[in-house]
Amino acid sequence: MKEDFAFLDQEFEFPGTVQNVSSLGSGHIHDTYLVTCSDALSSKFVLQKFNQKVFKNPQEVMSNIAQVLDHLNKANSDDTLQSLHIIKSRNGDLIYQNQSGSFWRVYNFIDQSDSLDKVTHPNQARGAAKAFGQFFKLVSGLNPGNLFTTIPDFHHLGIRFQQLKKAVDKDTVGKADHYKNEVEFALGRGPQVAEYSKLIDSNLIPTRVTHNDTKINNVLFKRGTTQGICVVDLDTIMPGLLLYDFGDMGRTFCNSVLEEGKAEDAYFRIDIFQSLCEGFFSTIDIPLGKPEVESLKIGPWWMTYIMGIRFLTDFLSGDVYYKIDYARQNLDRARNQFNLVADIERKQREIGEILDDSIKKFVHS
Ligand code: ADP
Ligand code: GN1
Ligand code: MG
Repeated sequence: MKEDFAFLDQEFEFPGTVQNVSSLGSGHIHDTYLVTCSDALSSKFVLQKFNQKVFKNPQEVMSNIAQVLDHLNKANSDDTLQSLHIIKSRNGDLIYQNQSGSFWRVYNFIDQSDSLDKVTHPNQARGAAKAFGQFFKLVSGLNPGNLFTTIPDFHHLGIRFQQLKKAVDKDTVGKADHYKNEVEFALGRGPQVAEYSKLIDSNLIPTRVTHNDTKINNVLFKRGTTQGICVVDLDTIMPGLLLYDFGDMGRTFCNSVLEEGKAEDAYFRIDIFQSLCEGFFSTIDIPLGKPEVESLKIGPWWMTYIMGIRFLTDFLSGDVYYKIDYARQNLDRARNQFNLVADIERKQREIGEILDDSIKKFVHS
């Protein structure tokens, strides 16, 4: 849909007037734009049309983000990360709602930065993981109980498994029979789901403030370098487990192809995982107990499997959640994740060993 951006000058106080609005990035959830203004510096901002189908309560999301950014911008005294700010509307709101009910928000644009959809060198994994580690350490100063849970059970394996089962049973768009292999692959992992879900119920692993969407394009690099300088996409910051953040880095950094890439070519790159671990554990700098360390080992499996079943559920439900560019894109994404899951299963022992070695080197428990 072609958007009319005439409201921007009226509702937000930009330097000069809005000169140009163009699409930005490849996120799956919001509509993201780069806004360029007419002042001498051609000041830039990020505008997002907020996805209300995914986040039912925009005010709670914005309240979490404001709290986290406020804390980060105070705690990040040595300026290791660049600051992200919400640009409030002229009315002083964190997010602006127009007459037809859509929500729009604005951030400062992190200039001179690169956004990657795929890691092509181990140093990128190290740099990105360092930035997520720094971010994680800084937000660990916040009480998770003070944040809203913006998507309940977001990474709950058992609940996501049940959602897939329901989608298969309902078969809204009549596709389930055609994709028996994918459904069998997913539902055949019921025993692992049951075993790993016990972790959540065990209370042995601390609930922390987690980002919950640490994919590679949610960290920005200093332009032309491998240094991670800003963590973005803060909508899912809420109480969670560290394994989610560690696991989603593994899922997205170590995939040999893009999430949209050919499924048969998807495998888990161990050299990238090694660099990820070195980067992350060199900066998080918080003590981790044994059960938590053990849980991290299954993080890459957990997050890759969960994304596979979420994509498959969406495909079987008629593509109601993720943005797609063509009809079977969610199926292709699911197949890609399942091939990666199978490879992670083959490499699980090695993953555990690399993690143990890095923790020994960097983390004093
Ligand atoms: P989505 O939830 O749809 O993934 P994101 O908040 O991740 O939306 O934004 C999409 C992309 O836009 C990011 O992956 C990143 O490339 C780019 N982006 C987002 N915020 C900024 C920013 N403040 N400065 C520069 N680029 C940004
Ligand atoms: C979505 O917003 P984006 O594109 O960074 C999704 C994540 C998935 C990811 C898969 C709120 O992340 O959970 O892991 O796609 N975000 C939400 O690429 O569902
Ligand atoms: Mg994103």
